[in-house]
Amino acid sequence: MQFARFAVATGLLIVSAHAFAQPKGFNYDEAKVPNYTLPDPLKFSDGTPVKTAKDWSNRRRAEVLKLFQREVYGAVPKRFGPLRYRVLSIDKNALGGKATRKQIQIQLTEKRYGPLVDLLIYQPNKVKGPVPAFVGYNFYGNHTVNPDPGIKIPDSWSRGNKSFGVENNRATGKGRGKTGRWDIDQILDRGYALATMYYGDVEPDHAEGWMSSLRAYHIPPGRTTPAPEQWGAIAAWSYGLSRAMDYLEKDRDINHKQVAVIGHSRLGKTSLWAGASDERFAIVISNNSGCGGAALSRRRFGETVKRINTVFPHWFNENYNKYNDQEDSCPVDQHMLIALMAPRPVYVASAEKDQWADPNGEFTSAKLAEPVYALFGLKGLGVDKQPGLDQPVGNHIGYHYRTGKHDVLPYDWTQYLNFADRHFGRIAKK
Ligand code: GTR
Repeated sequence: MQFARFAVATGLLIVSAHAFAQPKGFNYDEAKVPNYTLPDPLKFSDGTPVKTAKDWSNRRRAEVLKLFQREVYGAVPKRFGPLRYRVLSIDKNALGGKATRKQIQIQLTEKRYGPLVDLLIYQPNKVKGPVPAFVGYNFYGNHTVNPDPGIKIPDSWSRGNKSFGVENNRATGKGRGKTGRWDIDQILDRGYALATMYYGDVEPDHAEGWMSSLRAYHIPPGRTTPAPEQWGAIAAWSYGLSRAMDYLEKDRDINHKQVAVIGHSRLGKTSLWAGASDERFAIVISNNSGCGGAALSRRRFGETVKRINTVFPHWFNENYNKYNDQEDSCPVDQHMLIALMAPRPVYVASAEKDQWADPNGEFTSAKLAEPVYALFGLKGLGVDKQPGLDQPVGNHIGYHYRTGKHDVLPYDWTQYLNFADRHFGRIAKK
């Protein structure tokens, strides 16, 4: 598929240099996006066409998934041993009686003492379950998502944030409720549960983090580091989301057929890879995921493959380094990742002041996943051009381009809830 840089025009990428702070020395100019040719999701590896939904589901999907496993993220393994978890606490009168708060400790391997991840769940009291749910990681610890004093403070590695009272690499009570990214009131009012975990419980987010994560248990004989095609941190975090899903399947208050996986930024890359790897997630949501997430790498707009592999060498597998400055030789691009969600609904969101994540590249990826949805008779975005600011679009593929910065705002949650309502049959579909 030949794709000229002007093929999907935005009409909106008039970006003033002072509107946002972005790393220097990278391209933020649409006119400098090179021409590129994308791999075609609708061609088998032998070059023959993928013609039907069956062709996709029975053969092509597996080919594409394997390519992403081998060349980009590493495979998310099937679970190690049976699910083991411990109920740490249940409070039926949380958030002033509005919610039931559960805290569940999930064992990630067969080993009892770690690694462990704490899943925090709020479910609405005003509706009878089982309720639909959102599941996703937070960046700074479960206790940062709400001032609720009952939330356990993580004792794992902390990524540190002075204003959150993080000292000596340990989270403290000062971080309670400090992140506004989780619009828990709105989620509960709309009849959904929220299940969230701290990603640092699963793997510390730095180059040596794998040594204290479950990745350390899977080093092949004769090696001291993960093998080139083996999982990076994003795949390890994705594994954690699948274990949360294992638990949600057992929780009678949750409708496990209606669980949307959501993530922001690096954790949006993670929600995408979790959604691609585990088809139990009924909706997949990427908030400002950018490079290595929803954005097309070949556009080289904002963050590049080389930059991400250099600054975050642990996120992807070792093989992905082959594509530093060599995006065109990668057998996949990120539109094929979006396509891996089909026929499940997927939502991609961008923000105006987040040009680093290449909003137009995120939109274009979503757009180019449409032919796969069409095989299933499903409508994708329903528009050809990137919509203007704050104009959500889409059917089975949702998209919006929000005013403001790289973040998750109540506006984003409203769109995700509307999208979930439509696809979970809670209101008439568009
Ligand atoms: C940036 C990185 C992005 C994005 C972001 C985040 O530094 O370049 O890819 O993931 O971090 O996760 O906040």
